[in-house]
Amino acid sequence: MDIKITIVGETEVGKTSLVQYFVNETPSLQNSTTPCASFLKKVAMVNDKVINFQMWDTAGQERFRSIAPMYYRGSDCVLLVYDVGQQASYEQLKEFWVKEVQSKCPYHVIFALVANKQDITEQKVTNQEGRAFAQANQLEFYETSGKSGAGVLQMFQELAQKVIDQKQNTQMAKEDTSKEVLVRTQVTQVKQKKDSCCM
Ligand SMILES: Nc1nc2c(ncn2[C@@H]2O[C@H](COP(=O)(O)OP(=O)(O)OP(=O)(O)O)[C@@H](O)[C@H]2O)c(=O)[nH]1
Ligand SMILES: [Mg+2]
Repeated sequence: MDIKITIVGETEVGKTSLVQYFVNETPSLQNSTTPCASFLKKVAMVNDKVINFQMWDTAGQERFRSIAPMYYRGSDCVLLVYDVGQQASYEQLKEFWVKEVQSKCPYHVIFALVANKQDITEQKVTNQEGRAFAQANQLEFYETSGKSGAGVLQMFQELAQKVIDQKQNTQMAKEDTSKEVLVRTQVTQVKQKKDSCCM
């Protein structure tokens, strides 16, 4: 199964380092900003299912904002990342990114608020604050560090499972709808036969 994940958030919050950690399973802290976006792939097992992770790591610099929808529109899951040491990166998610992605993605997309750089000692945004905001806005919430790797692999695994569940539910709903249509068609056909019968 393919799972498409897009990572958004302000510049320097650690998006690239986070996704690189997931792909390489070892710290790969970045020292250059991402221009436009980069595409990464990983095949991994999620609860005995083979999953092809397809990930767009977008550019956080403001000049690239207008192209971000090209990446998150077809996604199954969007990660909204902030740096717990940078209040402004959290405010930007609250004021801009959350509304932006929620208004432009279909209802079944899974959104996750990611409180990154948990390794730093001077946390400006508390995890309680992030979690409360996430709960109030139908977002999953994760605490991660691309530096130590804390929470990273578990987050991608959990999100993949949520996407799998969501896809199965959507598939079941589709099957139910087509069964209902089939039954309704049969009922109509029977009724039409009866109507056309002279008895
Ligand atoms: N302490 C700490 N530093 C981190 C962590 N993740 C990334 N960094 C550092 O933060 C800076 C920005 O990291 P990137 O991964 O390039 O950030 P980005 O969000 O991809 O930035 P853009 O590509 O400009 O949008 C780099 O100096 C990283 O070394 C982390 O978890 N902890
Ligand atoms: Mg980057």
